[in-house]
Amino acid sequence: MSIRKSLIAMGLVATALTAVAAGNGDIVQSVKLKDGTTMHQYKDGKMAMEDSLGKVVYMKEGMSMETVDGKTIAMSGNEVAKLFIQKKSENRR
Ligand SMILES: [Cu+2]
Repeated sequence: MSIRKSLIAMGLVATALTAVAAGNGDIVQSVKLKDGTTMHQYKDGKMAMEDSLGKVVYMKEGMSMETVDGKTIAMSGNEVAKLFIQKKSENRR
């Protein structure tokens, strides 16, 4: 492997580690919804959402959401700030 190639490989590894350190581990599950958005649920049970373009979506607590497989989930919390900060740090590459 050339020096240049191994430097690129190291860079990729560092990027992957940064994404984990940014708090991605706080998300316990991500569920696709019928309207094309994705709901992320955090360890503490609270949720945040993003649309298909990765933009953070605001939703009032208690609103009901329908998953692609037809289940209904009630929105718990509205962690827009948390998801926004997390996405921002993921994009800083
Ligand atoms: Cu929601």
